[in-house]
This record gives sequence, structure tokens and C-alpha cells, in this order.
Amino acid sequence: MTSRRKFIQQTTAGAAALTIPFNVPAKTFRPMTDPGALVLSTWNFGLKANEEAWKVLKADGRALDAVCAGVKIPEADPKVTSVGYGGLPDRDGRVTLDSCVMDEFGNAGSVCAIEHIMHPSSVARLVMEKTPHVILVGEGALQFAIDQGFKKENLLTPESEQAWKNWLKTGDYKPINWENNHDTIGMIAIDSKGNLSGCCTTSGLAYKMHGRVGDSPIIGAGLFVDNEVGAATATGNGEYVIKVAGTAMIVELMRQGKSPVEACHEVVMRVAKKFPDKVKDIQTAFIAINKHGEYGGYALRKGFQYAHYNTEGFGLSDSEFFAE
Ligand code: SD4
Repeated sequence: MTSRRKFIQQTTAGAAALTIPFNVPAKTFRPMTDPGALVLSTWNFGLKANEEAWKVLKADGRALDAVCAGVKIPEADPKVTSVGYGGLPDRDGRVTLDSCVMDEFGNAGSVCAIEHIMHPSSVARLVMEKTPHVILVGEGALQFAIDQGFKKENLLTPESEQAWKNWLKTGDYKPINWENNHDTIGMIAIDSKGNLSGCCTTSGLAYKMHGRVGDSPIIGAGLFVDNEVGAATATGNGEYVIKVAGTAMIVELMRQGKSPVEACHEVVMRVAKKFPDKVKDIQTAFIAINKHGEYGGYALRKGFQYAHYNTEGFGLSDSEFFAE
């Protein structure tokens, strides 16, 4: 199906160099000519995930159903080593997953540090729909999942176990080594009725401390949706996304009139400005959609890509960035 569609490869010029002055207005990304449905997700595996989400959107389905279907693809893919099954474990060898969802009504659900469940995003959705709470963690989240009929599984693949054992030889705990160490999927969508939803799901930073929770399951950090304004999601070193209240801030900046790229840019620049000594070691990247169907992303460091799919076709874009 997708082969009939036009593949749009968009490469935007990198802002490069650490010497870039703060608050340079970023380019506004191409607005959609047809402000119909759209799905946007982080990294290149977002292409496959978007394809699944698009099946829902093109049938005039709900954005929430689209993102929930889409993220299940990398969650179940053992080759994606930082989401779901096959995700690299924590320093104790345990695969602990973080996920959250948010819908067009402002409802939200989240699970943090859940183990043995292949699709934490599906559990997060049930936390939203079936409990009076927003967040369940650890054992409580697992118990809830089992009560809801989820199967307990071993998520540590032979490959991820071997990678952990190799890491143990030095046990050199460097959560700042972002280059081979991350790939959360954050997915946001607008459906044909103009409603927005999002989902974010990850195994978090490889070899993190047991019990560490990143930004991905935190509403307002890894994901935020306001149906009046837009939606945003994040990837990268979660500690820095949390410290700037990343996605909630982006949505508020869009409310004040900034384009999605400008809003992502401003929040990235807050990270750069507050933590200048960290810039060379970390990544933080955001994508956003506004209510008019404009979309885009911005990253602290070169290398971030995001995938998009709308009535004009699907594609992968190189994000603009602050530093090489
Ligand atoms: C985290 N934000 O746990 C996640 C990791 C990530 O790309 O996004 N990696 O901090």
C-alpha cells in the first residue's frame, strides 16, 4: 500500500555549531496543503509505526486508536532495542518499560518501570480508561496489567542479554552516551475530525539505575496534548526533558502563536542555555503538531529524524538541530 504513495525525503539544514546565538527563529516547517489527518513519530522506525497508525486515520478512525496501534509495532520488534520487547535492560539486567497516552479530552494514563509486559502503551491506555488514576508504577502496574488479562513475558532477548553482559565487563555507567542508547517512540496524531492524541513508549536509557523513570511516561514531559492547541512528544535524555517541562511548554508556546518548529526550538534552547556543559553529551529532541496541521521538530544534537504520514504521502525528515 505504501509503495504507491510518494516518499517524501525532507532534509532541513542543520543549525550546527555550538556558537549559534540563542533564540534564533527556526524555519517554519511546510504547512499541510490539506489539513486532514496526520501522524508524526520519532526516529526512522516511526515509518513502520506510522504505516500502522495511518490505517486507522485513513479510515476516519480516532487519533488515539491510531497512535495506540502504531506504537505497538516497535514495542513488539526485538530489533528495536530501546522500546518494549528486546529493549536493553537496566544495570541489574531487568527490562523496565515506561509509557503514557493522552487523548483529545485531556485524559491521560501512564505506567512507569513496568516489567514483563510487551505492550506497556496498552496498559497505560487502560489506566486512563479504567482507573481513577493517571500513573501506576512497578509492581502495581504489573498487577493491574495481569488483572486486565495481559500475559507475563520475558522481554530480555538473547541479544539484549548479551549486550548487557558485555556492558557488565566494565559496568561503566554513562547514561550520557546517547548515540547508541536511545530510540523512544513518541507518536502524535490528528485525525480527520481534527482531534489530537499521543502516545510515548520506551525501555528508557540502557543500563539505567533500577527504578529510574525518564520523561516518556510523564505527562507534560515526554508527551502533552491539548486539543485546542496541539500536541508534542519527546525523545533523548529524559532528565533534561523533565527539567524544562518539555512538551507541556511546547504546547503552551504554540498556544501563544509559535509554530511547531519554533516552539520545539525554543524549548531545546532552554536545555542548551540551562545546561551548556551537557550539550556535548546528551540529546533532547521534540516533535509537535498544531491544530492547523503544521508540524515539525527540533533537536539539541544532529542525527534526530522524525517520520510523518498524511494524505500527501509518508516520509522521514532530518530534524533541524542546535549542535553537531
Ligand atoms: C528516557 N527519553 O528514558 C527516554 C529515552 C529516549 O531516545 O528517548 N531515548 O529518558
